Amino acid sequence: MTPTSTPTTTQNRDTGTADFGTRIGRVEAAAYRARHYALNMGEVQGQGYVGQALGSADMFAAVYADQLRYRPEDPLWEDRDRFLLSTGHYAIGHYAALADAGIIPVDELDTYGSDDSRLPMSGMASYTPGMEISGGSLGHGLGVAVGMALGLRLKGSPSRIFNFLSDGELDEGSTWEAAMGAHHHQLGHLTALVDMNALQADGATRSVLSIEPAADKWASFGWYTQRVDGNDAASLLAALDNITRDAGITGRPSVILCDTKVGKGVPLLEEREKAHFMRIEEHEWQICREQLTTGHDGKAAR
Ligand SMILES: Cc1ncc(C[n+]2csc(CCOP(=O)(O)OP(=O)(O)O)c2C)c(N)n1
Ligand SMILES: [Mg+2]
Repeated sequence: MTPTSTPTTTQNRDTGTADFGTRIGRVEAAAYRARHYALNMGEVQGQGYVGQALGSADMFAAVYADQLRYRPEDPLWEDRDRFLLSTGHYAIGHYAALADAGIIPVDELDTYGSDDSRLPMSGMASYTPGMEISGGSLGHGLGVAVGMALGLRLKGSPSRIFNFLSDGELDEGSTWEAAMGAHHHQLGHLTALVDMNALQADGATRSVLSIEPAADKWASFGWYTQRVDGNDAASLLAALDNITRDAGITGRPSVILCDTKVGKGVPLLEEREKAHFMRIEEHEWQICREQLTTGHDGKAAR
């Protein structure tokens, strides 16, 4: 059975006061629910970007369940923090997080990718509450985030801007132009999270275009740079706390390079070779759900 969340109308996170262990538990629970949502969405279509959603669920959860200020009942609340999905095909992972956050109804996830759905396979700002930008053409999200961060600062807004990118988007010159701009304008309220899943549509990232040493590159562009295990809630939260503590002092934009595993939590999918766009047989969905649940329960028991 798919676990469900109880979205609250509270939008100001108690990150500054809550016990670190409590925060980790909250993020892990949100990621677990989101992984179930992603499997359910994938099953509607029989295929999709399920591996990415499973791999990045902890990243989305760390931001949505711990950092972001938002009002579920008012997605356009002026003072909300902005979460910009640059990698349009990760919409499935974003929808899972939006549903868990109470911004879209969990039941609506069943319409994922269908005609007339508000949840198309690639993120569309005009369709989906909480989707701040449209995706599809990779490498543009960070540029939009920089413009938005500048605009919000000019307006005196208290909002932070989070930008989600894939490692494939580090192949794009536009990403690095935006990175230079963010440093030039000292956008300390901008945080980029990059899913370093080592995968692209054409195969392994290292075989498509070598982007290492990625951390050195971001640091040389003037960013406050950290690299963490992106499937570990504690590491993600520690990195986000470092940013909260230091960004105000340094004034620099921040990036967290998150090493993740495609299909994380479902061994059957973690081992798939053709992982960018997965075709999953009808009988395999239930196996996936069971593996996810067993892994989660086993971890909880330890
Ligand atoms: C500008 C642009 N170039 C090419 C594509 C085609 N494309 C779609 S997904 C993809 C792979 C990009 O790498 P990444 O986002 O890391 O892939 P994943 O980890 O999801 O496999 C490519 C090249 C695109 N959508 N936009
Ligand atoms: Mg990738």
